[in-house]
Amino acid sequence: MRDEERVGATREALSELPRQGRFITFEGGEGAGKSTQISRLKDRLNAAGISAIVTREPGGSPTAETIRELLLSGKVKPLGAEMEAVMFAAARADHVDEKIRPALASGDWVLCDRFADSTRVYQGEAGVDPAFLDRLEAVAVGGYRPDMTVLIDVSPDVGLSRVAARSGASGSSSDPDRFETDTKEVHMRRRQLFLDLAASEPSRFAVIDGGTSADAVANEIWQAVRARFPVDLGHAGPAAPDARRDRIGG
Ligand code: T5A
Repeated sequence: MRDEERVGATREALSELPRQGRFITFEGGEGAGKSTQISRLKDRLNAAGISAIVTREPGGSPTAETIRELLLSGKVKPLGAEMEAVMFAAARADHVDEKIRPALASGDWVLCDRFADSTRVYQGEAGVDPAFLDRLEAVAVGGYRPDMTVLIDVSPDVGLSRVAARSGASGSSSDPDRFETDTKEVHMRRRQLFLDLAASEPSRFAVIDGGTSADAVANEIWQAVRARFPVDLGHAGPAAPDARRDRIGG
């Protein structure tokens, strides 16, 4: 057995450990509203009596946050997309080991801003061989898959204008990160790749139109989560909007 297969096998075994909580990832292009919606979902879960943690990729653990700085600064861009994929995978492996798996084992739900689908889309779009990405994923996280993935779909025009408005409003002079500066065509291809992934795994993905108001998007996501986890959330299916609002306070 090769080293990578041995490590992958170990991680595969770890992925069989019991999960008490649910693992929900959020995906989408820049400025889709993932952070905004993760925060809202956490509030709704807490109101329903469920403990949830929020985390993100790249990052989420001290070592992975260090790798994040390198990746988003563009300092490692000269290494090429394949080696960037390796670094995203290394950060993910640490993040799963140090934060995600322990949280799920203790019963917390984990709401994660981006996960392995982002590598498939961003590094895949940049030309990295899908078979190589499969092997990397096996080494990094074994069979560790989200229970549900919320894809917030917005046009690149909308997403990037939100990111620009946010920078302007905060008065920050922060430059766009390494991936925000790509051309509109690249952003459009990523959007299509996310939609293709969702179509290939409809039981895991919920595709949500992110072009409406933050309140409307939050309601759509809550309905999708309730439909996906009816037992955890104590009902047999999605409730009518008015009844839902009464029970969960908005
Ligand atoms: N990456 C990541 C890879 O290439 N490979 C990988 O494997 C991984 C994991 C991460 C970058 O790394 C790449 C992808 C990324 O380019 P990041 O800084 O974490 O970088 O970037 P994003 O995940 O894209 O985060 P953003 O903050 O840019 O986008 P969000 O979280 O989707 O958007 P959010 O919620 O911060 O909202 C943006 C703005 O829009 C407003 C918000 O108030 C905010 O100002 N907004 C809305 N406005 C109107 N209507 C709505 N419905 C709104 N929702 C939010």
